[in-house]
Amino acid sequence: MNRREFIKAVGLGAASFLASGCSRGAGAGANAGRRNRKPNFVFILIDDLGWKDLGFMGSRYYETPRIDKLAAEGVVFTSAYSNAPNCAPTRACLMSGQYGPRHGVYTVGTPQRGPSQRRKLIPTPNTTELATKHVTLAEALKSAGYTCACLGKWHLGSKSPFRPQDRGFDVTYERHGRGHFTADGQYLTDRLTDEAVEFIKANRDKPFFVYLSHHAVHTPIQAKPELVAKYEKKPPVGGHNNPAYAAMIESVDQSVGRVLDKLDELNLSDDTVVFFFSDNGGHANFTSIEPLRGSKGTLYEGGIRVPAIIRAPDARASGRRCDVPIIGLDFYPTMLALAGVPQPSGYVLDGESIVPLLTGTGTLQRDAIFWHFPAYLEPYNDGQWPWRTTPAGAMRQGDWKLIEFFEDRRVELYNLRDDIGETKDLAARLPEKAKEMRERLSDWRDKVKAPVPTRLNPEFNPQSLRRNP
Ligand SMILES: [Ca+2]
Repeated sequence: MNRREFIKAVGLGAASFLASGCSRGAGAGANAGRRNRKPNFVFILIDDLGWKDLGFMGSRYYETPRIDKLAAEGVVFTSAYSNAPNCAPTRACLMSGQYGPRHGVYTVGTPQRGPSQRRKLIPTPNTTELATKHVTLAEALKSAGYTCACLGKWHLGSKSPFRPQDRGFDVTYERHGRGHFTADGQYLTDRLTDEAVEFIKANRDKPFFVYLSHHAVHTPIQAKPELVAKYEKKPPVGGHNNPAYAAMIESVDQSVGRVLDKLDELNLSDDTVVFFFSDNGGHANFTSIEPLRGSKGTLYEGGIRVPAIIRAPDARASGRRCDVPIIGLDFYPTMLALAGVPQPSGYVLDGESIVPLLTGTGTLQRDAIFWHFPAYLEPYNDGQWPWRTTPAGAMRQGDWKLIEFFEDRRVELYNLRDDIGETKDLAARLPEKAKEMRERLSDWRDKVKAPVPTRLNPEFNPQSLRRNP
């Protein structure tokens, strides 16, 4: 009997299976006898939250006691990556479980950002909606009996049949207009949290999936005045110095606390797996991502390495740190594995279940993860001139990171164990390593049919890349 047959036969989720098969200390004992249902999933996605933007990740300015506590109760993934350096492609990968080239959502809006004369290449066309041929995570869970809520930012299409309510979500709440206050003046982070706790309460008796996708801490930087006032009195530390941004983070922390409190109140904490994640790196105009290089929009670590916590009942109170690289694509197969739900038939999932890392019982089979960003992003501050990023691809394999820039096919090679800040490009010193990784990245692109832009832009003018005096 294989695992799938086993689960079908006993009618239990993988979590039950794992709990019975592994010693999990006090948690497992306390949970004994409770596991006759599939686990609930609460996935909290923060927009643009940087790698160091939390107390437990090292900030001494931002105050995040509830998220720090979640980290202490769960597993912290210190080498967790978003699927892309900006919003829409990360979400398309999260929801589809597939790498960008399979759905074509590579960036936000047009790939032709910035002045045309500075763009050497014609970038790959971008898709802004997740096509219906992709089986969303919510669709997969819904077909297994889950009730699903999408609360907040979706970013994968606003018209039928691309809206969250068309893609497996039973309950949705969307922001109207732009900004962090609702029409009636409520702070959006609080409103989304209200929706989440109401949904959890209403669905307490059956398996549910809450995708709580905050618009915070994305621009515009807007926060509750009383919290801003608190941080205005606080001395900046470690490059963190923006009171309004800090206040946005504290509101996120309160949101996490309210959700966790509701799970406790309803006696659901032992039946619920909580995920905390960010969709890309921090915005360099509002926070410091040091020691990482780059920021939102780049394939350097600052653009794609993000905070990540998973609190699973079987791994609770561990506070363990795991530095095995994981990527947003992994959450889809991880939730299916925890729920004992088979992967959609005939459908490719590019991620890998990280349950072995969660339970501390094993590691992953894959040895590398990849990014493909065939688009331009304009700078948002002077230090990034003339580009935040040009079309590029990247891979991480063990301690190694390779970035390939498509304009000139140049590669940069870093050893992240010795050089997390990507300050020493080793491509020239270690040509064999660079060649091996470059070939591997190219093989991956062939496998997923990733288009590399090669057509020259007739409007390109190299002079435009020179700074005016
Ligand atoms: Ca984002």
